[in-house]
Amino acid sequence: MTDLILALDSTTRIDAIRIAQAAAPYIDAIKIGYPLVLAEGLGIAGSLTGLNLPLIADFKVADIPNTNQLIAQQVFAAGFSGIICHGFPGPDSVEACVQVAHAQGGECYVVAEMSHPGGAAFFQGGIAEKIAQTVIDTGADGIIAPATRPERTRILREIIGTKKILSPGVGAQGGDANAIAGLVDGIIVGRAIYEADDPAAAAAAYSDILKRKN
Ligand code: OMP
Repeated sequence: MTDLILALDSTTRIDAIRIAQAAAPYIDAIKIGYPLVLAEGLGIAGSLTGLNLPLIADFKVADIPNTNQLIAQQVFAAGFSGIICHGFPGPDSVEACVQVAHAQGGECYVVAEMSHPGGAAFFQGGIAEKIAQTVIDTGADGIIAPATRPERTRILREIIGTKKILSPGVGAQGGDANAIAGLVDGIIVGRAIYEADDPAAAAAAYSDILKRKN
């Protein structure tokens, strides 16, 4: 099964709630991050919990272990069920997020390689592979890997085995859901849904693609 995860990067509460409610029947989780939380506050999570969908906090946490722990505690206290952190600060920093997530019954995902063109500049050449190995070593739940480069995501799959891959870059960044669906556990779609004239129809169309692939 490949999940459809809505990246809810709208910057007003009213739009975020309208879009999340419209898309809810077709999606499996909602990811929110700096754009919405900086605009409307961390409490926006509490406004979305009524949809009964997993809520992933995308703060790409990248600090020393103690600060990561403090950030993760705030995230889970706000009602999130998952957190995304960066892997490059090292295994102890990742471990801090993993420990808080698991203590709360939640999940921790680690960015292994980013989906934008510049994501190839520093993550490639062995770094993404090392971060993927860190996911194994720390007991994290999975990685974020690019839908825009399925060939790279395939290499990272070999390292992480059955741990989860959530894959952004479908739609607005040019990634093709059909090309990546069979390889990953979830596709992350933002603008192609939340900027669509009909977000429900856009979400339904992605959901149909995933059903055909599953
Ligand atoms: P769209 O490009 O609008 O579909 O949004 C993609 C979402 O995934 C945004 O919230 C990005 O911040 C996020 N994302 C990436 O696009 N690329 C990455 O490498 C990692 C992420 C992420 O961690 O979610």
